[in-house]
Amino acid sequence: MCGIVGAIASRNVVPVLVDGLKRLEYRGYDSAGIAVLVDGAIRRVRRVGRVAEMENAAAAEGLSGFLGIGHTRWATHGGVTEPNAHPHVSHDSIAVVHNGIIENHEQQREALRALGYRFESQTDTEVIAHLVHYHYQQDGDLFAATRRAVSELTGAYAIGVIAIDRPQQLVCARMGCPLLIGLGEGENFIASDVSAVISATRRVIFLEEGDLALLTRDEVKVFDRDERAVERKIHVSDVSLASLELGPYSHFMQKEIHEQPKALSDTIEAVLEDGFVAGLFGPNAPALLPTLTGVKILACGTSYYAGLTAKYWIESIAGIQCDVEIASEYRYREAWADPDHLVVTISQSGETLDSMEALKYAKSRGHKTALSICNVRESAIPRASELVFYTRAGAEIGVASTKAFTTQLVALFTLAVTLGKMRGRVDAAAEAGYLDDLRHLPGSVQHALNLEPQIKTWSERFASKSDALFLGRGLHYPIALEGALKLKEISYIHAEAYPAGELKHGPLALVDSDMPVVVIAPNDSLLEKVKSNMQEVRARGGELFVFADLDSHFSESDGVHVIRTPRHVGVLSPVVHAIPVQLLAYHAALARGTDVDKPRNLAKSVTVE
Ligand code: HGA
Repeated sequence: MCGIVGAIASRNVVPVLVDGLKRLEYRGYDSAGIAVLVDGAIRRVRRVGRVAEMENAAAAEGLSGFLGIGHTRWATHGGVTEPNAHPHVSHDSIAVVHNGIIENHEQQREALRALGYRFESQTDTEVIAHLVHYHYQQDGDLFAATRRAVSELTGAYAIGVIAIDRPQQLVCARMGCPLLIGLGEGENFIASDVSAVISATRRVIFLEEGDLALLTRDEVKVFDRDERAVERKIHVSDVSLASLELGPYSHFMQKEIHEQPKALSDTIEAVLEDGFVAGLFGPNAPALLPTLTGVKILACGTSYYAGLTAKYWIESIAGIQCDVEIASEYRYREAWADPDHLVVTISQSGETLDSMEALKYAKSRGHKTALSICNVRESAIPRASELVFYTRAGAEIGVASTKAFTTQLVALFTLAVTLGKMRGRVDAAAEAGYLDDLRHLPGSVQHALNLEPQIKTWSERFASKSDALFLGRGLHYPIALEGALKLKEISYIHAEAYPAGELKHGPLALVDSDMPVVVIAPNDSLLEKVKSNMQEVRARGGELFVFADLDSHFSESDGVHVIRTPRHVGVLSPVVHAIPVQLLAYHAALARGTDVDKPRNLAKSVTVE
């Protein structure tokens, strides 16, 4: 979603801002802008569309300065228009960029109007600019004015603020939305995401909830919500520049699909070294995990499907109850809570707002212990959890999640076996077997990736379709759901997934020769059932596209197309079957000419409700 970057330096910051905004593009946005202090004036360039268009406009104006803020906007309040693009200014003397939603913006707007302020945009953000301006008029202290302004806001924000007559100051604040400070030599930065500053510095401070900071070129002062000066830990980011660049690939999604063997190897490295031990989930885990009697998983989108797969593993391997809920639903219902049920929140970014709020709600309902499974270190959700498992997928830039999903799956599998071992259900021989399954997984995934040319041929047949059905059973039903989601989000083909046994209870009515039906059919205990469901489709003229492993013994026939995935890999088979459905969606999208990495209307880190 929205992205923030800001810089104070003794060099021209425009290239820093533009580079930072380009690195934030993957989050999804609809407009971009920068505000720079130039010769005692705030100069703004904003454009609807790509950062490159805004960059050209800034170059045409010869924009250059030592202090500036920039933003990529994903509209929540007010349409996608240039006047609504950030930065927002007040009286040409204060400029603000903002991520988040100001919930009391209407009351603030009324109050500010009564004070004579005029609004140029429909955004909630503009009230922040005017509020800071109002307080700044009182005593000319930009930091104090920002502090007073944010104390009057309710909702979520990460903001960067500059003032026309404070060329030596960049002020920022966060509440509910991530913000970090990048520490340079004689220059400092702010950003909503480490990727935005990584080409300038690796040394970063992650601001905490309620923090405000005052940056000059040489100094950074951080204050907590109680206005006390605080020292926040300096982290050295390990995000690599290569992970943020395409290299030989055409799209980040393609790159990330192909990175899965490595992402999986990195994620399971510690498990293969130490076995399924509680310590994998953080230093508090050996004391906390054994006291838990059930699991509640909270997540959104693809992470929710990882959770649905985990339910099968946790209940069968650990032998304890596991519920999986969509975070945005859970947080608004009178949920029953067992304090001894572990809350597991799954989020690639660790900042998904609905998941974060669901976690807080679960705690308020009485759940004692929370585990987060995230890909971004030091993000908000792990920081609010007692236990954490970081997937090591590396930066995921494509909006459609791929390597984050499969690494989440192995994290959840590791949790299931670890709980099973603690509960005496997994003995040494079984543990060795599961470790073996994990060890072979990256190779099996590579084998599945090698099917790309065949899958590409199929995808061309999907490109002309307007609908598709995905079927799976048991452990593979969530993979059917994920396949349908991938296809719709990047190719815009309407796709639905059903447990194959549900076909006859309704969706079979949709099946005709125009409806491609994708079936995940590995050689597991449900294979014969799936074969019967496939007959039901064929009998209605439906065309079947079957992903079946080598042991499933399917052969091609009229209306039945088969791609053979690697030999059945047992309980980890969902991870391997995630690959072909990702590739199918990717190539169908390419065939339809959509913007694979930036699908319409979608954003990467969903930091608003
Ligand atoms: N509410 C602001 C910022 C939106 C945002 O943070 N999106 O991710 C706006 O609509 O401009």
